Amino acid sequence: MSGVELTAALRTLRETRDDRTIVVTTMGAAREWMALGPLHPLDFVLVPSSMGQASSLGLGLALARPDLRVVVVNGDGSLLMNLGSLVTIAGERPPNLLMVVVANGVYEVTGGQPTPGVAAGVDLATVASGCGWKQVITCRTQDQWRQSLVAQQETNGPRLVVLETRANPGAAGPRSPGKAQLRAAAFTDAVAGVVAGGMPGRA
Ligand SMILES: Cc1ncc(C[n+]2csc(CCOP(=O)(O)OP(=O)(O)O)c2C)c(N)n1
Repeated sequence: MSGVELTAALRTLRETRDDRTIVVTTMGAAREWMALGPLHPLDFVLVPSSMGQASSLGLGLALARPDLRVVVVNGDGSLLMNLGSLVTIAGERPPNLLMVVVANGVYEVTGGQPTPGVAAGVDLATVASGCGWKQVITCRTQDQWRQSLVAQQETNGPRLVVLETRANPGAAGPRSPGKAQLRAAAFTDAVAGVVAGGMPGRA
């Protein structure tokens, strides 16, 4: 079976993120992110969600706090639902935004139906490049993934990582870790509480 193991990839992200990094997760990635342990105050688990909006949420956060890094871990089906956000993000060019697309080829959390992208032969990396993204990489191994995270810390984005993962169609959907309204308020407070600083570690 080819592709990166999602849990291992997310564990690497947990190990490499710092206290000036916001991490937004959604869909299967949110489930696995929560399973890895307690959340960081700068984590926002977008569950329940309006499908597709994680990329737009990440853009807003990145623009509002250019001194913090923002990582969005999105689903491929979700990105397909909000493809226009690729154009908006490319237009705004937030240097502090990393969007990771969990490219498992399925709607995993609703039972593993193939995304329309699979049948259409869509390559999301090519789509993003065509929308004007300059930093686009496809990761098929843990090593490539780890290197892309290092690169994200050292170079300006926006950066899109298509993370090819093995689907887990039998897995349940993510459960909300609490009332969304309260979590959103706590997250907003946590972001506001991070002292303003310079651009994090940019070349
Ligand atoms: C407009 C709309 N259509 C369908 C759904 C049902 N739905 C919820 S999650 C989901 C699949 C998400 O797939 P993906 O983003 O690829 O993430 P994965 O489950 O693979 O992690 C679907 C189809 C929805 N929430 N909204």
